[in-house]
Amino acid sequence: MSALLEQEVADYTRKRDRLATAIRAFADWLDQYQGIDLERNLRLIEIADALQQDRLTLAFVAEFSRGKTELINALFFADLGVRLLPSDAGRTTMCPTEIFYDAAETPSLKLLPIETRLRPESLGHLKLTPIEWVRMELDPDNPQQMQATLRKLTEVRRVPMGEAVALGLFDPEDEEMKRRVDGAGQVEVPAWRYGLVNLPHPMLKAGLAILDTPGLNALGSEPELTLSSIPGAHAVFFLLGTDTGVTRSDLEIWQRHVHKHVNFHVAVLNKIDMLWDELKGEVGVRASIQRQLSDTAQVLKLPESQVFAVSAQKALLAKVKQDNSLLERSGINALEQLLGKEIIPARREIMCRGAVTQVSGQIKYHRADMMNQIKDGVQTLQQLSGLSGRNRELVVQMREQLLKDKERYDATANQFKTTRHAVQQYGDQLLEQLSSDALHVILEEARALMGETWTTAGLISAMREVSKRITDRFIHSMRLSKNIQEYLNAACDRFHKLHGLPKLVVPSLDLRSYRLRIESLLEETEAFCGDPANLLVEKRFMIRRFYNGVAEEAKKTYDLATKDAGRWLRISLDPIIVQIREHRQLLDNRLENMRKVLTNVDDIQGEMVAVKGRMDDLRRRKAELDAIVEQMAL
Ligand SMILES: Nc1nc2c(ncn2[C@@H]2O[C@H](COP(=O)(O)OP(=O)(O)O)[C@@H](O)[C@H]2O)c(=O)[nH]1
Ligand SMILES: [Mg+2]
Repeated sequence: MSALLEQEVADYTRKRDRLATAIRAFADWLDQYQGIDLERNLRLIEIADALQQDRLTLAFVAEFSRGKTELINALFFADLGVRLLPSDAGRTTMCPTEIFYDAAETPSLKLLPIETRLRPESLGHLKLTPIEWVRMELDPDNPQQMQATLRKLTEVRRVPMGEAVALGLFDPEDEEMKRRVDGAGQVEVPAWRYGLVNLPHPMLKAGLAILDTPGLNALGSEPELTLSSIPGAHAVFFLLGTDTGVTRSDLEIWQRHVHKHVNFHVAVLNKIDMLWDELKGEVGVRASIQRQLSDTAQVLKLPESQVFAVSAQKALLAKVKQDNSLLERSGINALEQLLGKEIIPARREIMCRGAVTQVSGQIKYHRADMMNQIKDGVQTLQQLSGLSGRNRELVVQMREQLLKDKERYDATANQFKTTRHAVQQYGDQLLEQLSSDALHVILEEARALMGETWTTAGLISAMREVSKRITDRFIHSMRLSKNIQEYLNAACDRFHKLHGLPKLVVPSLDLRSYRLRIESLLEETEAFCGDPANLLVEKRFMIRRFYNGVAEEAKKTYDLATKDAGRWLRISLDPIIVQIREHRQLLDNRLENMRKVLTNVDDIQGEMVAVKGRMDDLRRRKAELDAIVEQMAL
């Protein structure tokens, strides 16, 4: 890991932790002064936790043997002094592998046996089933031990051709594949389906997660990769080899699995050391690298600024041997700059700003509220100091005025009961729209629609139907949430205009990202069905697995949307209820003060001392809140 990356990651962690601490301090502040509100508090703690547990995922996607694994070694693990992940000639990672840090478990390598592909459960489901995985401990203090253990990722097995077909790893129509059958009718398949590496490395501890993929084969056969992991990664590195140029399968991966997604992606032209040629001289070498760069950018339809030329192998070597000129020549610095100066800061910005946006409304409100109360105290003091035994009459008048205010206020507060009732009704409808029961019905009906045949035509029309029904539900939900928001906004307006309460901002419920997610699932389905290879009869089980993958993704999306909607209902309604209650309390307190003054006109002095005491208290609380706001500034 380079100094630059180390610096950026440390910076990220520091800012993130400071913000999370400030949000927790705000939760404490609320608890202490605004009474215990579990829902509100949990929400704030969740925001702080999400910030600290956020993972920045980088996916490395390319055909076999382009040097993905070597590049991961060079970028992130060179400080261990060994080639951590297996990427020697003829021995490379065979299964998709996630590398991350999870403090809840001891460092380990977990492997999912390839036979699990015969089962209908999705990868997402199997990830939650520890018993299916083979687990090996990793010793973070012993790089050699880790390197040896991680070699498991390269394991292969020979199985009869029929079994390979059943596993979805062999296509008997494919001439190229047929050549790989040995005399005994067996073919080589990866021993493992998926790998999970939990490692306490600084970059990973700071929230970086890496997805290494083996090649086109795995991309086509694991729906989770194409439906969720790759499009969900924050940045995708697509690798090419200078030795092979851009082949047909490279292009297929680029077009189908990388370029069409909206996430950030770059192309990396690897193995430039193969162009290093003493006879050509430095200038000649540079020219031929430049030529390949331009060609690649053109073929991939990318600006040249998004194509990088590196030698992953020499970069790793240079870092281990601390050879600066070789490191320079390897081109890895430009990729590290990209990570450190663009990808990581962009993520940091999004995360921190998102968290700040979620809490700033509440903070603003409480600041305004503190200020209002302080102003109120100042007024009371002024009134009290203008009083003496003579103008008892004045106090009586003031009290009468206050009683009228209170009456008017109670009328508005009563009116709010109607709003609250309507909101609750709409809210129930909203949650019903997004319930997983409703989704379950849709998915089961689609399954029935596909019938027993499971043809691609059946799948696509069923999926279209599913998508339409789901989209309709989202549109309806969005309309409901708009209504709720308008009702609440009108109520807040009334309290603000008629009674001078600080204006509460009702947040809006944004379901758009979920809708987009469902739409992109449909697109993936169309692409899947448009692929002639999937029309084969033997591929039927693939269709089934694909549908299960889509159903699982849809369910995840629905669950998240429901959770968001439920929480949104609470965080929109609760603050208003609290505000109404607190203001009533304030009016009652004032009336009580007046009563005291009237019954004991002589003790105005004593009353003033009491008011001053309360104001000191308020000012202290406000100072605490200001300090928290200061901490949040990024
Ligand atoms: N010459 C050269 N070979 C490389 C470079 N990077 C990787 N390789 C070799 O290419 C092969 C495949 O590398 P690997 O990282 O396993 O590729 P992956 O399948 O994309 O993960 C291995 O034999 C590596 O040693 C490089 O920059 N230069
Ligand atoms: Mg690899």
